[in-house]
Amino acid sequence: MKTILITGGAGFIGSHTVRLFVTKYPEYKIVNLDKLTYAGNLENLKDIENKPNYIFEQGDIADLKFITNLFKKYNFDSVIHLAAESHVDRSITDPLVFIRTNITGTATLLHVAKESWKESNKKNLFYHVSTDEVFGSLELGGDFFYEDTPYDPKSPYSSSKASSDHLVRAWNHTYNMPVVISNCSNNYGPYQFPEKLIPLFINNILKKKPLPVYGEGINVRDWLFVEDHAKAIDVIFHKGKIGETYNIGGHNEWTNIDLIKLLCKQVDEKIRNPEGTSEKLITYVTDRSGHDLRYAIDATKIKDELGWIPSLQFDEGLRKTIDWYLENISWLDNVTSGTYQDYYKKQYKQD
Ligand code: NAD
Ligand code: TDX
Repeated sequence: MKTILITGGAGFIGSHTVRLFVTKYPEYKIVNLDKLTYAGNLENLKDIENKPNYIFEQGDIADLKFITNLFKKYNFDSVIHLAAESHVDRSITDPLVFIRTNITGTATLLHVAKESWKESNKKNLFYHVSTDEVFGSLELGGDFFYEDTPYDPKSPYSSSKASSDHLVRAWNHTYNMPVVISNCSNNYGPYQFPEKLIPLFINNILKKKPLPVYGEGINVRDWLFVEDHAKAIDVIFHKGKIGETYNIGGHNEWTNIDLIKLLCKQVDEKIRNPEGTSEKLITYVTDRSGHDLRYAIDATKIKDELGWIPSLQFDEGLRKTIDWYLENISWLDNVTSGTYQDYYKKQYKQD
């Protein structure tokens, strides 16, 4: 039985990845390591928490002693590393926690994995999940991010992710660590914390609160349904070439304002609001400091080499996402009120 460490599995993308691996591969033992910060929520994994091949461990990836003991306890074959501080706005107000988790945390995992795998005769893999923001910002209507686009991160978040990518490559180059990296575009879907654009706006529409559009709303993002990202991680984990990088994206570019108008329309239809109701909530606010203009991924390599393509069209994915939030209002209320942390504090130690 292969034992795989998945970090950040109580977060948004991590929980979809854990669910996919636990259900699709009963022959793997999946250990989900998560610190349970504000973004980590074990409610995201309620449906699989009692599966025999699933184990949860609470801890901090930047805690060397804890990580060393964890590797001794489980003797991991591979690591899929998703744990991170992930919200750009938070990185602007509180950058140092991003440096600690995203840089020191990744270095700590690499260091301990290298020591643990020194004498290993098994096929190990350190898979690092990263973001397209490391490439910087594109012109409107211009070119795409390719795997060999030079790094040019602009925010404390993207700089910390870029640093972590460099560390992973350094461990590969210097110590021959078997690694693979993927850089994905903006994800959306169930269980996304309502600080990110789509769930925040769904929540605000439902609560009839203003929809804060940064600047003029002309920034462009390339959106991918989260389950498609988890499937790409599965494909790369099993078929990706050691030392390689794969871009993952939806070829699905939207200006923020067009996306927000579509979202308003779809939610209004769903909850039978008169046409145009939610658009009235749109409020233009001061732009994000250093706001990247456009992200857009060229995902040809993963398609040609590994056969992955997104399975969902955006219209369908967005409707599925809205349906999920409407059916899970209590999840939304729990995370916006912080109740989920009170609940799990009873079972697991919190900071
Ligand atoms: P998230 O914020 O929803 O989840 C992050 C998880 O990591 C949480 O469960 C949190 O508790 C945990 N965590 C944070 N600090 C930790 C620490 N020090 N030790 C252990 N666990 C810790 O993030 P997400 O949106 O699911 O993103 C997951 C990964 O994917 C990140 O590495 C992110 O950079 C990357 N990514 C995200 C997107 C996106 O659109 N959300 C796109 C591309 C790549
Ligand atoms: O209230 C808002 N108003 C607004 O106009 C928020 C929260 C966002 N925005 C804009 C900023 C961006 O142009 O919407 C766009 C999307 O914003 P976010 O959801 O914060 O995502 P982004 O900054 O693009 O970063 C995301 O994609 C890459 C994820 O948060 C990262 O974790 C991922 O790596």
